[in-house]
Amino acid sequence: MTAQTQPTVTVDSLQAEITRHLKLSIGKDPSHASVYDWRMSLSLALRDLVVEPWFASTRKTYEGQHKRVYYLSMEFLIGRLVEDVTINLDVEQTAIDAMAALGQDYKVVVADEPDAALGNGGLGRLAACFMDSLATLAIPAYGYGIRYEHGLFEQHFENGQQTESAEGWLAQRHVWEFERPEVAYKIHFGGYVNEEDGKANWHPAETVLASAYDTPVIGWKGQWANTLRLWAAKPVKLFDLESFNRGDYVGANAPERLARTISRVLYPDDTTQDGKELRLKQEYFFTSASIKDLLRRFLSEGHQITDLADHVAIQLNDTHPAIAGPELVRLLIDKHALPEKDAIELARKCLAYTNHTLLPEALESWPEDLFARILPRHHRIIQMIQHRHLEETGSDVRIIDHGNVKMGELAFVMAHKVNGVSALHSELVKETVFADLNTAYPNRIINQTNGITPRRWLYSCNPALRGLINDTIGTKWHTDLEQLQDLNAHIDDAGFQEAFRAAKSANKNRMAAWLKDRNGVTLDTSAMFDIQIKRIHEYKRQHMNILETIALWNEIRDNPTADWTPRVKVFGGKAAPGYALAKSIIHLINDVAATINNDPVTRDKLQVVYPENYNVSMAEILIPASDLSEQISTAGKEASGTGNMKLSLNGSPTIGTLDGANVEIRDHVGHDNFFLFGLTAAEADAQRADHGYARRAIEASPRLSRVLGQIAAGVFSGGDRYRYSDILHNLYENDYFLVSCDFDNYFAKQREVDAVYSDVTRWTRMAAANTAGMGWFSSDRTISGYAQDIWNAHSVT
Ligand code: 26Q
Repeated sequence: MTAQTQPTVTVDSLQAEITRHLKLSIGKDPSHASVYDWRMSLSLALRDLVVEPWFASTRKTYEGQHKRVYYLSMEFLIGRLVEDVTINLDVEQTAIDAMAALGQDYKVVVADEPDAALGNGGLGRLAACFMDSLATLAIPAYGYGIRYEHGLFEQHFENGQQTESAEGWLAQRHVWEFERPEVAYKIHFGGYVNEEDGKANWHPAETVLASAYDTPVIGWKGQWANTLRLWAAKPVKLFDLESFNRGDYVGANAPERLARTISRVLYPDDTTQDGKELRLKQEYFFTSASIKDLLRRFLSEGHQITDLADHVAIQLNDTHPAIAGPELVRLLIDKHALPEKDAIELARKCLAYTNHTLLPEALESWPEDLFARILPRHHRIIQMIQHRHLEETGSDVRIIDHGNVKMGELAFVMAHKVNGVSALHSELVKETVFADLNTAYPNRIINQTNGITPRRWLYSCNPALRGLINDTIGTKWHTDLEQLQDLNAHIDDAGFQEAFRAAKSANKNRMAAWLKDRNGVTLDTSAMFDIQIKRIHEYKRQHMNILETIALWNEIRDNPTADWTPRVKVFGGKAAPGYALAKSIIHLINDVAATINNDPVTRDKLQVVYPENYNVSMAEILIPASDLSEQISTAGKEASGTGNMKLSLNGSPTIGTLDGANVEIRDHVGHDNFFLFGLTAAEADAQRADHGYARRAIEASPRLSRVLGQIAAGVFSGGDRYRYSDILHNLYENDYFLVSCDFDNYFAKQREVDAVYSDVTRWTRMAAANTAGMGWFSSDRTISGYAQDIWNAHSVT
C-alpha cells in the first residue's frame, strides 16, 4: 500500500470545512440548519478528503499499467456511508468533536442518512464487503451495478402482516456520488439480425442510454480508493417534440418513461426467478454498459485487444450478469473482427463466475423465444458458444435446453474459474448442479469461502468491543484480523472476562434503548438475546425457531417456578412480496409475540420481538448486542451465510446446523464453542427418500405435536383455526426442509444453551473464543484468495 500525503485533519479544520459547506454548498445559515443540512455539510467535508487519495489511486493504476478487477453485481447492499468514511479516514473522534463544537450530536446526524439498500441480502452485502476489502488491499478495482431509483422495499407490519412500500433513498440528495453525464453508452434491445458478407448486423428496435454515477470507495486509513460505478437508464431522446407538437402529450413522454423503467426498482426476490422481461433488460443494460466501459478504458491505454486478459479480470456475482460472456464475444467479433474461437477463448480468460445458490427455483433461465426477441444477436452467439462447447468437450450439457436459455450453464462455460462460497457449498456445486460440467471442465470449480469486512462489522458497529480488543492485543487486527487469536491468551482472565461482559452489556443496553425509542418496547437486558436476522425463507427455518419458542413457552407455563434462563427472541428480516408462505411465517411470529409477551406467567422469562424493516443499519445495532446466533438452515441449503460470521465475530456463539460456512466457523472457533444440532446434508437427502417422514416425525414428538395442535386450534390467532393452515399443511404433508425431523434435536440443544448461559464464566469464555477464532473470516482473506486463484491481480504497493 502507498502512503498518500494527506493534510492532517484537525477538529478546527474539519469544523471550518463543515461550516463552509453549510454556507456555500447547502446555502444555510447555521442558526437555521436542520439535521439534514448538517449531515450534508459533514458528508461534503468528508467527501473532499476522499478525492485526493482517489485521484492518486487512479493515477498509480494507470501509470503502473496494473491489472484491474471488475466486479459485476446486480446488487450492492451498502448501508450508510458517513461513518464508514470517517472510520476509514481515521477521523472518527475528530468528526465527533467537530460536530460537538458546532452544537450537533454526531450520532444523531449520522443516523439521519438513509441506507443505500441496493440489494436483497447476502449476495448484495457480500459485494459491498468486497468493495471495502479491495480498497483496503489496494487492488485496482471497479464495482459495476445499477443505480436503482428505489432500493429494497420498506417493510411494515399491519396486524402482524408484512406490507411493503417503495423505498426512496434518492429523494434526498445523494452526496457521495459524482454524476458523469459524459460517460454514457447506448444500450440496444430487440429488432433483428441480418448477415452481409459473412458479417452479422444487429438492427435494434429500442435504445436507452446508460449514464454513469461514480462513488469513491475508500480503504483503510485512506491509503487507496476504488470506484463504484452505477448505471442509470436515460432516454436517448429526452423528449419527443414531434408528438408534442401534434398534441400527443402522453406520447411525447414515452421515450423517457420507457428508459427510466429499467433502473427504476430493485427486484425484491432473492430466490424465485420469474423470468420477467424487465429483469432481463436490467441485466443486459448494466452488463453491456460495464463491458463497453472497461473496453474503452483498456483501449484508451493503447493496448492490443488480444492482450485484454492481461489487464482485465471480470467477476460475475452470480448469473445475473452472465450475459457478459456473449456481450464480450459479440463486441470482439462484431467490432474488433476477432475470429469466433479466439473471441471465446479471450473472453473466457477474462471471466469468472461465483455461484451463490443450489436451490433449483433460484437458478436463472429464460424462455428462448423471449430471450431471442430481446437479444437476437446474443441468442445466435450463445448458439455458437454452445456448439463449440459441445464439440470441444463431447459433453451433452446444453446451454439452450428444452426451449430455455440456462444462465448457470452459460456462465460456467464462459468462465475460466467457477467458485462456490463455502467449502461445503463448493463441494455440492461439484456434485449436484454442475456435476456434468465439472467432468467436462475438471479443476474449473474452486472454493472461496465468504468473508465480511471487519471495519464495518466490528470496528465501526461495536466500539465497546473494539476498545477492549485494542487495549488487550493492540491494533494490528484492524488490517490483519487473524491477530484476534491473541485474545485466546486472555479468555480465562477474570479482568478480561468482566470487561468482555461489560462491552456486551453496553451493546445490549444500546439496542434496548433503540428499540424503546422505536417501538416503545422494554427489553430485559439481563436475559439472553437470541437473534435470527436474515431474509425469510423456508430453508432458513424461521418457523422452526418460532415453533421452538412456543414449545418453550408451554414448558415454562407447565413449570413456572423452575430455574428458567430468561430469553429475548429477536427476529429480523423481509419476505419477498410474492412469497406467501414466508409472509405467513412472519404473521405467525408476530401473532406468537403478541400472545407470549402478554402472558403474565412467562413475561419475565420469555419475550419475542420482531422490529420492522430489517436492514444494514439495524444489523449494526443488533449484531453487537447478540448473545446467541441462530443459523438453523436445513443442511445443504445455505450456500454460506455471512450473518453467521458477523454474529460470531461479535462474541455471539452459534446454535446451528452443519450448513454453509457454519462448518468452517465451528472448526475455527472450536467445536466446544458451537452448539451443533441437526441432520447433515447427506442425512437430509436420505431422509427425504423415506416417504412419509414428516408425519411420522411429528407423531413421534409430543412436544412438536402439542405446538402444532395449538396453532391449529387458533391459540395464537384469536381462535381462527385456518390462519396458519398453509404452514401446517406444508409441515405435515411435505416438509421438504425437515423442520419436523430436526425439531427435537433443536429443542434439546437450546436447553443445553440455557444451561451454559447460566454459567457466566463458561459463557463468557465461549463468547470470547468466538471473537478470537473468527479472524480468518475477514473479507480481506477472501479477496486475497480471489486475487491469487482467479484474477491474477495484485496490491499496488
Ligand atoms: C434472480 C433472478 C430474478 C430475480 C432475482 C434473482 C435473485 C436475486 C438475488 C436471486 C438470488 C439473489 C440473492 C441470493 C443471495 O443473496 N444468496 C446468498 O449469497 C450469500 C453470499 O454468498 C450467501 O452467504 C448466502 O448463503 C446465499 O443465500
